[in-house]
Amino acid sequence: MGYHADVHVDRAGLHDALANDVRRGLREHPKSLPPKYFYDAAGSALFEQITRLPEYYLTRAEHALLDVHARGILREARPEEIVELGAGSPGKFQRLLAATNGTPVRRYVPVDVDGGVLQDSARALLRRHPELDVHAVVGDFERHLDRLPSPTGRRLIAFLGSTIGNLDAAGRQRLLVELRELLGTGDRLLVGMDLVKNLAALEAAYDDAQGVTAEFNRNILRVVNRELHADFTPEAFRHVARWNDADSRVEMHLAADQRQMATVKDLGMAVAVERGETIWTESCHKFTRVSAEAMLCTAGLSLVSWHTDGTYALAVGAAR
Ligand code: SAH
Ligand code: AVI
Repeated sequence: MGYHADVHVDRAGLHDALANDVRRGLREHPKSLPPKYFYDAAGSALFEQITRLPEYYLTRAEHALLDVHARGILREARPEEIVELGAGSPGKFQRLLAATNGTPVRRYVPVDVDGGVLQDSARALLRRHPELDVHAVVGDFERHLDRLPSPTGRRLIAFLGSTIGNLDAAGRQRLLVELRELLGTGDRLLVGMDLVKNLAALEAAYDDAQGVTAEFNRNILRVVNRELHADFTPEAFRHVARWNDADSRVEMHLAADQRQMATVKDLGMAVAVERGETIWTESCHKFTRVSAEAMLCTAGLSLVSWHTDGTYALAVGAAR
């Protein structure tokens, strides 16, 4: 009972990983930065704001699906512990907890790169559920899944919020194969994913009228500035969100309207961003039932159940 945290990305670790990714990403054509670096305290707070925007339907759709289907999913899965990847705030886990019937969930293992958000979440959770054992893992789900604590019973691994869509196809496969290896007999994987839909709804969700998503996008440069002593001017970049039909994804970019020179001091690197050039910061892949099932199948997972409102879907998988 209570709170315990294993920290696998401390400041030094974050600095080194960010340094490697920035060195590589800003030398590429097009320039790119991995979206996991959006999430410092300010980025997580901006994401929370995004989830409440009228245009950003994803969180509301997922909550509604959980409200309707979590009970059935948990009745079938009967987990004694829930591992949640990219957990962020505890709202979705609380929905799962509220739906448990029969087997009680004793342990919650949230995994997130943002240790602050995990600590705040655990505090809120334990106030309401002091009987719970919260074992947080402050780490990167693409690098640290081998460090998850050993299971204490049947497991449900939840990967909600359509965060799976932020990985490219190779990254999704790597992660799903690793998750399949973690799933024992009877364990389940619950994945939330956004579905392909009309262009206007998709682009509005990633380019809201209040400009919150634009600020979230620019925050990645604030993280790079602070952590690597760089001097990008985030305000001089325009937020771009566009649908890429061939790859079934909304792409977020930061576009320079003027030529800009920046220095990344910790890397001894000068970066020229030409007028009109973009830095690609995020891809948000959208799925269909067919593409989702194929993705699970290729990773050695079977689709146990599929719950959708036509906008968003919850897929329950198991190791084949
Ligand atoms: N699951 C929540 C939060 C989604 S936002 C929801 O559905 O609302 C994405 C979350 O994943 C953030 O909290 C971010 O810090 C975390 N995250 C992104 N990339 C990550 C990575 N590679 N490893 C661990 N956490 C990551
Ligand atoms: C966390 N992730 C699923 C969000 C998404 O929709 O891809 C991140 C986000 N980016 C812009 N708005 C929200």
